[in-house]
Amino acid sequence: PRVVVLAGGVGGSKFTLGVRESLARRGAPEATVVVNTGDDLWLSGVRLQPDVDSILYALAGVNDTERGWGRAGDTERVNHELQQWGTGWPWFTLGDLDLGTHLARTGWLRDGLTPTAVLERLAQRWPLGVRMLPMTDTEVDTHVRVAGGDVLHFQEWWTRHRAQLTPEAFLNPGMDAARPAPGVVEAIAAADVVLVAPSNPVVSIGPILAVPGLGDALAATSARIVGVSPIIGGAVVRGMADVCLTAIGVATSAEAVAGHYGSRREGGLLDAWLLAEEDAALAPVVDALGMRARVAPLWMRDVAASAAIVDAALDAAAA
Ligand code: GDP
Ligand code: FO1
Ligand code: CA
Repeated sequence: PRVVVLAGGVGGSKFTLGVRESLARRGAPEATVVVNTGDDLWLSGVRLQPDVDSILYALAGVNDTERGWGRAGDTERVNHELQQWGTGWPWFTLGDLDLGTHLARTGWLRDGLTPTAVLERLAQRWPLGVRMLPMTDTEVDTHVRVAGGDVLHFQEWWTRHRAQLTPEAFLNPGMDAARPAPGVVEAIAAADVVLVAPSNPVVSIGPILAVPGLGDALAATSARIVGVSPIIGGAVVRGMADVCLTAIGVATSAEAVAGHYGSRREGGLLDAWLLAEEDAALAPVVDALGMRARVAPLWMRDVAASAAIVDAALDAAAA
């Protein structure tokens, strides 16, 4: 099947490895992953795309699996020097190898390449097995308005404050004028299945769905749209997605996130929703939302486990 994946960083990359594995076993590896660029930022003169890089590095097998971001075995010599100069953020580490990526990217952007073209170049270095597209070529960095009214870049709120400042709103300045990156609408239109990765529904999947025209493409596609729950047993697996969900008035439960995405039949996103075994009791409630509920083990322990989740999602799409 032709598969399109909507994905954020850590959850998105583990899931994308599963997509590649599952499709390779079917002998027809044709997947496009549309990646969130809301996490992007300018820092010390270079452009960072954390979710893009997480997936790029994971597909290439050069990611730091322990930390969840950056390159495996990276060093911090340049970062130390940047701190001495007083540039950058003292609480945000730019690894030496990672900086190589940011310098390459920024150079090509300054040469006039679009982010899509830059990513195409970056992706040529390794046999990724999956086509990567940014959700948009427009800069739409996520900002967070916190209690008291201050507005912070998402990375400052997430990394410096560990999401401890109560968020009142997530904003993407520039989004009104943004368009899906070239190839995104076409990939969605030509897809047999669209998979919504178990990524942060608010700050990873949220910005993707907010790109003007992208939601229309999803509404119009003949592909089945299947989501995978990032919530297992009423808790996030990792990270601080619960804080984001609370801020937009959505409970941290697999059922509430399904309801947030909504049933396609009723103008929402999903044809089917994969629940964890721990949440099997929620299946009838999810069915009642107007989408097909399926239960599967949802712990992405390793690539085989992720591929089994993708198999279950593709089964749900085919049924
Ligand atoms: P980020 O951009 O690095 O924050 O990563 P994503 O947005 O792609 O994914 C973060 C989400 O992945 C979190 O909300 C986690 O609950 C979810 N997640 C991480 N590991 C797993 C897993 O093994 N299984 C499932 N179902 N969700 C996971
Ligand atoms: N996360 C941290 O918690 N601390 C860091 O110093 C840090 C640096 C960093 C550098 C490049 C990059 O691509 C990601 C980085 N991250 C860091 C992760 C990132 O802030 C967030 O976890 C994601 O954007 C959320 O998806
Ligand atoms: Ca992210």
